[in-house]
Amino acid sequence: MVLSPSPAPVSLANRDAGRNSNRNPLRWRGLIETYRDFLPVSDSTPVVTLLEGNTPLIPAPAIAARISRGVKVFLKYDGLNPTGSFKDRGMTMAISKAKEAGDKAVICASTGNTSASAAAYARRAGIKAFVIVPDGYVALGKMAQALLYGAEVIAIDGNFDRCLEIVREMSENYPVTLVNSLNPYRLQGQKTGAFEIIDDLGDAPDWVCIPVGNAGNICAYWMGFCEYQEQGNSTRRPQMMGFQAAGSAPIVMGHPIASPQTIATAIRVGNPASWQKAIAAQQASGGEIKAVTDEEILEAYRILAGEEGVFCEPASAASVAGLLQVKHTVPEGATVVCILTGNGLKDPDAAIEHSHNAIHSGVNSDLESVAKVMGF
Ligand code: AN7
Repeated sequence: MVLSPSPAPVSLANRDAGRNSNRNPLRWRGLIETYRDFLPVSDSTPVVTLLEGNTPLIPAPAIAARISRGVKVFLKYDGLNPTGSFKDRGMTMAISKAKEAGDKAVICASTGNTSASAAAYARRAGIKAFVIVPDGYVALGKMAQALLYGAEVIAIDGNFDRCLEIVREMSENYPVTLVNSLNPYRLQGQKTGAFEIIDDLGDAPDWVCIPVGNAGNICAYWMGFCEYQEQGNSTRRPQMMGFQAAGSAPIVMGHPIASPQTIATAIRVGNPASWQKAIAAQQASGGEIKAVTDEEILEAYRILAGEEGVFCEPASAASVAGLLQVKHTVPEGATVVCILTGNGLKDPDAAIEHSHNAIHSGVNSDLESVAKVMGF
């Protein structure tokens, strides 16, 4: 009889060695480590990371089918970042640099996502976070995050534009560092979204559709596409297609909007900080900045969840709403990437209010009643 050799006993020491060794060289180490050569960091920068970035580029066949003519559509699902939005890309940079500089407190104005992200990264760095938000216009999930991460949340009777004025002045007069996208490190981090798209597709897409609020992200993506091409990582640059909500579309209208309105509270901005820079990116790329109505946004929001299985927040759906609005102008066979900037769970109220689906409530608690509702 041949006995199979019993496995050698594994000592605890060996097991621990295995755990500590980096057995998976593909393990994601966050965007600063991954794209370090493209970012203004040095060996002495303390990297504050929640392993953000590396978000999926998901094919969107149902949206592509609405356009047809061989057009391919992908969703850059940045709602899968650690705090549920693209802001984490910028915040890992802004907070790492703030920590490097020895800053003790950061401040931001926010429609919600920046505050959640700033709060998380600041607390991880041991820095105090102050966030100024428009009272009553921040989605539930974002407020929940800022509070639990331990930020000082200050809700003011004014819109985002007023919040931004206050934090700008505050950071000029008090020892607090501004981490809105006026902080140049924010856009440096956010540009890595473009790198990831090129790394995934093998080259730049033809079009990038992106929601526009304070207009930082469209500039960051454009910078990323330009830099990656200059370094020989892509052969071309995409057309940047920016979309504002119709009730909050100062760039499209050509003047600031005093009382911006939209269901997409994340992009409820009347006087974007990066206005001119966004126009420059749009023009240099041969793209457009257009407005989408709340109805178009909500329709795209429902298509994304109901047909693609991808849950984003309303502001993010503006990118897909815009693509569908101008679908007849997409070149045949083009590759289009829509940036889904925030997770749908950020705004559960919007989902419940605007779903065309309803709960079968008040059903008796017996098998027969449940089966009847199920159509059996
Ligand atoms: C989901 O959180 O400005 O054009 O304070 O949360 O770079 O402003 C959020 C913006 C798009 C617009 N999608 O980006 C804030 C904030 C989502 C967002 C935008 C935001 P920008």
